[in-house]
Amino acid sequence: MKLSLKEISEALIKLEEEKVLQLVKEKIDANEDPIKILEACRKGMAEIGKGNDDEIFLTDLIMVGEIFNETLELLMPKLMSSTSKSLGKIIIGTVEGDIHNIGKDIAIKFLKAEGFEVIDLGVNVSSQKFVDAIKEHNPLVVGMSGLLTLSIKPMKKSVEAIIAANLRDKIKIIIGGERTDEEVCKYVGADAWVNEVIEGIKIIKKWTENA
Ligand code: B12
Repeated sequence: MKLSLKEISEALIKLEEEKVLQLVKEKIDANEDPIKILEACRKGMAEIGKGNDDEIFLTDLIMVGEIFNETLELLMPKLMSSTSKSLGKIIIGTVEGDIHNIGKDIAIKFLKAEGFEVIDLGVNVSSQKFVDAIKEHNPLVVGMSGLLTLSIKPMKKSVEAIIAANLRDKIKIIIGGERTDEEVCKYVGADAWVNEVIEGIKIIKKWTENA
């Protein structure tokens, strides 16, 4: 039976976990291009990202993130051997003193779905760890996540450490999380801020297209 990729996006939009995983497995077994399968999943995620109701939007994002993570696990072996080019490297971490990871992990899933190579530094990431990771991976973009008011200072400290290590000119910095806004962005010394992942993806894509 020939199944269309559209069915995967539609099942993802409806958050039908079992169906999505079953369809992805069938497509992999049928030797469908893994990039096309990923694109079908990404389309489903983007649809959910357009939601307006705050309550449903958050729950759906978390749920779709989990389903997407499972599809990524299935697709990763195929994607690794595919010849497609990565859009670039991005380092992401939740800043020192903060252990909230749900938003960061959703951002990572969306970035991977777009074709970025993401290096996840985890949570409670020190400024030195950001600096070391930039030296090691040479990314285009560094993303810092933080949900606490107390996370603003560590964000600033991390940017200052990046400046002190003479790495600031090589990268763009985006901060994310509910506590971020224009004022925080200026105080921290970042290039952009978001408290919604789809907007973040747009900004990062613009940066990397011009890199
Ligand atoms: C779940 C939760 C927890 C969980 C975290 C579980 C986990 N594994 O992450 C637990 C229970 C552990 C927790 C602990 C604490 N929490 Co808490 N927590 C929350 C809660 C309810 C939801 C956060 C969340 O996951 N939101 C959903 C995600 C999807 O949203 P998001 O993170 O904003 O991410 C989106 C965007 O911002 C963006 N994004 C995020 N990061 C990035 C990064 C990049 C690069 C990009 C592009 C985009 C991006 O993409 C996401 C999708 O759109 C919030 C309430 C709230 N209103 O935020 C409180 C909240 C953040 N917590 C709060 C507090 C106080 C705490 C504690 C200090 C409580 C305590 N006394 O122990 C501890 C802190 C521990 C620590 N050191 O970090 C406060 C913070 C208040 C403040 N102004 O500082 C809040 C606001 C609750 C409140 N109203 O009091 N918490």
